[in-house]
Amino acid sequence: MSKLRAIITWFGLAAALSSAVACGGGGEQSSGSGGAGSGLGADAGSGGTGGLSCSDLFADGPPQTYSIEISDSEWQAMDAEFHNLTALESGQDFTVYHPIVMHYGSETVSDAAIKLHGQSSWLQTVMFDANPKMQFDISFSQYNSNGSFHGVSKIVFDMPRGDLTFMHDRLAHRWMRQVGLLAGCSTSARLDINGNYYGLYVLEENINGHVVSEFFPQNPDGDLWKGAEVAETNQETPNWDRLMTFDDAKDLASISAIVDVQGSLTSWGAEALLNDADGYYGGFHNFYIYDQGQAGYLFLPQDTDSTFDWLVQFDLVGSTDHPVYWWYKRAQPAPTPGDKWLPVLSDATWRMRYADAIAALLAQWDVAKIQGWIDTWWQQISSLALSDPHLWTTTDQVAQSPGIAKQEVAARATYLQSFVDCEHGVPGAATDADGDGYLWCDECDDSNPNAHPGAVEICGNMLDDNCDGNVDEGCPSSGTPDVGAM
Ligand SMILES: [Ca+2]
Ligand SMILES: [Ca+2]
Ligand SMILES: [Ca+2]
Repeated sequence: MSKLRAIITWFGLAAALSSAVACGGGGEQSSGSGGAGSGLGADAGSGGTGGLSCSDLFADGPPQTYSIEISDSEWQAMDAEFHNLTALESGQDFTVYHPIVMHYGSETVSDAAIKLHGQSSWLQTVMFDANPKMQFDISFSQYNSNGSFHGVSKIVFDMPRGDLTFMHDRLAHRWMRQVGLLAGCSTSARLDINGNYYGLYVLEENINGHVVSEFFPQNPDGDLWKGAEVAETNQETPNWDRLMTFDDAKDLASISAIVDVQGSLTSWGAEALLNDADGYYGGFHNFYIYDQGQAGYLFLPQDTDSTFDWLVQFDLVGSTDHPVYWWYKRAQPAPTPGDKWLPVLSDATWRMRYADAIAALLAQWDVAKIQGWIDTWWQQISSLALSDPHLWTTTDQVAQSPGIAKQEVAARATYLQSFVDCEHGVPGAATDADGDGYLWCDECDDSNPNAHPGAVEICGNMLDDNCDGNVDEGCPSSGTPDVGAM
């Protein structure tokens, strides 16, 4: 099951990867949300990020209900967009906002707007699910440029089918905000449409200039690029020349000249702890780069849905996915590392700094606390999750998933501590089982003496012998396997 699911999932991701669908107009300035709301649910920044606060929409209690009214004709139009996979895969931004009336408690917003949200997860649910589940953006400023609700101009109802716990983003965002990494506020929310329960979501703050300025108070006006492709801030005038310099940087010297490598190691270390399968750590498109000016582009996590238990449930690896050579034991076809990854992580000095960054993050990864979030939030959402009318899997699988996520929170930390200890040469941890001269933390396969960085790539063995992320590269593409040849 696991491998098949993985292949299907990667297929879906890969199919959507080429399309780079622009996710609806992020980047507009949120009107006056700074300090709005009661601050409930806010996570105090752990220093250096200024005072982070959340609108009370993201309070940490049981899910609130957002109830929307939409006309039959608008709903049918949105449903037609939802099933238009040709347009989705074309990469064009073809979705439009539809007028709705939104009710929240005793409050009513009569000029709100709704729009489909998602990318690979949207493609997958339409392809694979009997009763596919839409994800949404709701905007309060589409029809009223000054509009906002509880200080927020746009909210996202996010629930990709890869999140069997219904809380990956909520968990990841909470922790990232605590360690000072860019992430929006989030909580769980129930959505009703025309009087019927439609589904349970993670409710997320849209990442825009306001959120950026919270995390970069000294340098709030830089370009934020999603996937190093789509401008999320400064959309009218992003610095394309800088981005081209970034794209062209393929070796350590040129990468160091345009990327804040030290800062990015913390983001990559965070992705390692979250066990993120489709961030930059993971070879996929779910990442940001933020232009800090002279300090260079900083890599940041984005869309942390495929985290925690994801690799256990959908791939061949779980908590023991290697933090440098993470692709090596993944289900095939495995993603390949981004072009800044290997030049940095192949360098002994930077790899040690990466281990140090992971060590610093481990000190802020409180296993009992994070497991406590899972327990508390699952109590809040379990009945809504299990009765979700658009559930795409079995209730048993959903019910088991928070427990698996809790195990991974602990197991991942234990494994990464062993990696840090290996890099630091701790006796008992710094081992070389295959005797090839490379510690297990410094190579992709410590059970194969012919596989290590710098090894000769052996043709036809379907292995990445030189640990560069490519299997049998530079080999004849057809004919019989040429095992043992260059
Ligand atoms: Ca070895
Ligand atoms: Ca290779
Ligand atoms: Ca090979």
